[in-house]
Amino acid sequence: EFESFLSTSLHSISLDIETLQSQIEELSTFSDTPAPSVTRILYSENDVLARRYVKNLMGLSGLSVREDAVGNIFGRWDGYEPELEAVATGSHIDAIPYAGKYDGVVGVLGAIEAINVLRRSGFKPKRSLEVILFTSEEPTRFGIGCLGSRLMAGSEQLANSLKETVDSQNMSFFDAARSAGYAKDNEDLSTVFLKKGSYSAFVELHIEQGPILEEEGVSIGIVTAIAAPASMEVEFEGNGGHAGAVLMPYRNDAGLGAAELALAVEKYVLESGSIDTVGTVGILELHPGAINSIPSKSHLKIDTRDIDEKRRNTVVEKIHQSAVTIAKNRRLSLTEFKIINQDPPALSDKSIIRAMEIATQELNLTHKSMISRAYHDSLFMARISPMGMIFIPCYKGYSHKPEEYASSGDIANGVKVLALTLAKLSQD
Ligand code: HGY
Ligand code: MN
Ligand code: MN
Ligand code: MN
Repeated sequence: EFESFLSTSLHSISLDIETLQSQIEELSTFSDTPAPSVTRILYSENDVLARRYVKNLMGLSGLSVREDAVGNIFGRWDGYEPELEAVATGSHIDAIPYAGKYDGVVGVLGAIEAINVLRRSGFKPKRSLEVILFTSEEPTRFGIGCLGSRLMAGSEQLANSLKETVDSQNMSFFDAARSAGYAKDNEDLSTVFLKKGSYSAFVELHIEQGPILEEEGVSIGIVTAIAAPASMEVEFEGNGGHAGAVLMPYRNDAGLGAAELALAVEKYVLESGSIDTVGTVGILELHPGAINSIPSKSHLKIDTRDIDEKRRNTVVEKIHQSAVTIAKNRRLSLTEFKIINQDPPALSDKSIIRAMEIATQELNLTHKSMISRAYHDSLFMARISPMGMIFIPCYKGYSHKPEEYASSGDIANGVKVLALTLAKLSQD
């Protein structure tokens, strides 16, 4: 079935890249910030409009659509052995402030077009194929990344903590979810949990968000592992006071405590012994935030990652110790040191890697194995299903900024590899 499909389809893979491009453009208009940036925050009006747009495309592709309690959306094409575990693919459409239009979107709209390609070629899947739009891969609104896929992977800890979680406007997670039409009945999110083995395979198509494929002129990245992300939230408090009247020896400046900790993060990742260790302080808020008032409070969010979990955990430990030492030395109180997430890396499944390699060879595309330094919903799907990721090049590796760009040729290559990989996996 698959070989015959391969031989026939290779000449006639009818991929409608123009329509896919126009869908990417259309989806990018559902944004809180002006083009070319895209800002699309979980459960916001634009997020709801974007979800409706994607559900409509799923329907037009003949997929039967269902949504779970937090808004993970599933579009299913029943195979001729529907009792077998399905093969799933998908990604996210939420976007951090002032992001680009391809991160996540290529793996959702591209997956729907991969289904269209298979349908047009007359392919009949044995295992059902399912396209998943994951709720909130970005940590923007409620501070935790991969909220939807973490719950699908069965995180009791997250299901419980969401009962007390509020956003920066003090709106609770459940009120926000209900405003978007989700979490209607009760606050029991265990209905989102999926059993291990629910899918026979999960594959995500995504832009590389790094410069390697473009620099080396390689068409397809086959991801072998996803780096281990961790994030922390820290708060210092001091007495504040008048910027003119309080002499230096009498100050305990919470802003300087935060600054010193940010430099400590940089120091620890640089001295980790590997270029693969990274650390970022992307959020640093000072209170009251007036030029002539000594910061009495500072609030930082720290993101650190590594492909080696032990090395990453050593950095987390050193950051914690530094926060305690800085507070002591500067007579500040460390009012909060919270580890938001400290996730292990994930390895891709060998048979899925094999299927991707066959697909790229059949399509005469160059490919290379690589790790993903960004995290993805695949990191959590790997906990309940064999996982694989397909990368396509993006302009100068730019991502999480409006200059993010992937060419229609590269997107088309990614969708074709995804279509052939899904076809192969659905026959297993
Ligand atoms: O931050 C990440 O790695 C992902 O792009 N949200
Ligand atoms: Mn992202
Ligand atoms: Mn992404
Ligand atoms: Mn805080």
